[in-house]
Amino acid sequence: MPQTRAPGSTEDPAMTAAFEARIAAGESIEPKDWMPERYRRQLVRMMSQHAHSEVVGMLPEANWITRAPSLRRKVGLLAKVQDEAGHGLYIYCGAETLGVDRAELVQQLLDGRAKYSSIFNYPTLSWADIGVIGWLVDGAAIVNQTVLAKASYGPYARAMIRICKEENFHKRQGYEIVSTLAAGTPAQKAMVQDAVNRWWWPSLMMFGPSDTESPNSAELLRWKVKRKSNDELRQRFVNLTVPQAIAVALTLPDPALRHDEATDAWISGPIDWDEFHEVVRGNGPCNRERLQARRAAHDEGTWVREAASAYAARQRAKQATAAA
Ligand code: FAQ
Repeated sequence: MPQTRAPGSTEDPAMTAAFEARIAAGESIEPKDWMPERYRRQLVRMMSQHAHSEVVGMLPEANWITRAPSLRRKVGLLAKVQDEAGHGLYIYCGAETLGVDRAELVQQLLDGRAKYSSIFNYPTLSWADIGVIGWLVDGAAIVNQTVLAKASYGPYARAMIRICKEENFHKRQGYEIVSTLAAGTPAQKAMVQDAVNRWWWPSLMMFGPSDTESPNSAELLRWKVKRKSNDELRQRFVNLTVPQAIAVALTLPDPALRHDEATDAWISGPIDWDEFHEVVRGNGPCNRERLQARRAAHDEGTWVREAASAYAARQRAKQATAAA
């Protein structure tokens, strides 16, 4: 039987051992189950960063909604950006099951205390960027999140199942834009190749630092929150994506990229980790712009939050009166 958190309980060794045994047996941990404080904190950290990424991730693509080249493309992009907002909501709700307040998590993002994915600090310079984001960024997110759908924390895993279904649509719409442009005029082909050149390396960085430099991985792997390491997932993404690039006659900006016959894997050249750390530290091309946009949206949405809270309070009062 899952144990619940006794009031005031700390890290009782027997409870910790029972928790570890449940993890080892592949059981799902649910919100009311007892869990070590460190497990709870790691999940709040990871899930809140993930939710922030979904919400900030709307910004680079929203930049192109008014400039989509056809009604069909505009409808697809609108739906995608709206989906990302939904993903943020599912994950914030999942994080709240760990006893944190969503308003506090959002405040951490707005204050610049919380991280979000490095990838969303790059600009979307052309329409081809929208295709390439769907193909590479959603493609990388799917590789990462398909595995998180088996994470030991139930609410996170379940959110990932639904999100991955939607991300598959995002990836397809992106690859369709990319293949259309790649088969288009020389100018269209040049535009999409330029977008691939700019997004390839940042997409590889989405998977996080290499395993030897990843302070959280060992613990998260032991607790089966992560089921594969950063480098394993990055390698899987490269193996899946290189043939897709070849199929549409695009090149990847990595002169060292080679196929290893023995393992049937595509081996990349070295990643520029200095660039990654600079972006994570807040010094990427668009970090300031992204946070400014989020702060403005939050301020402009104050009246909506106030109206929704007032409406909810009135509904609760009505229900209480009716029940009395
Ligand atoms: N950017 O020890 P690790 C999407 C931080 S959603 C910024 O390896 P961990 C959908 C990390 O937080 C994209 N920071 O960390 C979409 C840690 O800092 P901390 C987001 C990064 O947690 C598509 C430190 O470096 N997906 O794309 C990054 O074990 C299109 C040390 O790293 C998720 O969040 C980075 N790339 O592994 C939306 C998935 N990488 O907190 C719109 C869930 C690492 O100790 C449009 N998260 N850091 O100060 C994860 O899978 C993991 O958290 C990793 C990092 C793999 C991101």
